[in-house]
Amino acid sequence: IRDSSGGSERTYVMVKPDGVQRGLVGEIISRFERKGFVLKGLKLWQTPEELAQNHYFELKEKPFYPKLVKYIISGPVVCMAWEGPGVVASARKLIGVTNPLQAEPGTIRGDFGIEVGRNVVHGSDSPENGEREIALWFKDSELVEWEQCITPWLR
Ligand code: FUP
Repeated sequence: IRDSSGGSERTYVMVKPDGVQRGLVGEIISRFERKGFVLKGLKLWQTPEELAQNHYFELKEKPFYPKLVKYIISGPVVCMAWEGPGVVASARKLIGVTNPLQAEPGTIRGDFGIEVGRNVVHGSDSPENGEREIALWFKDSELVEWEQCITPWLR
């Protein structure tokens, strides 16, 4: 089931292999939870090469592309779909700019990284890419519709 919340935005966030192996998964999930966004999908797995290539297809001609794909498939990643108003831009703010050395303290990359090629986390750069990437990384059956399963005692 795709988004049924009528207008609310979704983004794809991923803890990259370095973030997983450094034990930063909980810390990163926590930042999005505390901000108030809603988790719609979550899984840990090792990425097939073709999916990593597809995810980064816009960067195919860049000199760092082969290394980037190799890095993404080098170990398990944690895939997340987050939903909420303005979640795409807000997630990018929480994550920080691409180069961790330039990322502000208080952002995930600013707090936890020093290398552009090991920048801990990914976040979609537009609502269109949010939808494209969620469709790429998740099956419909892996995404939760909270409206249909929330229990009365949580309201
Ligand atoms: P971002 O949207 O911040 O993830 O950045 P880009 O889409 O521009 O780049 C995707 C990934 O490519 C980055 F997360 C890290 C990697 N990259 C490099 O390894 N070297 C570069 O010079 C630029 C990006």
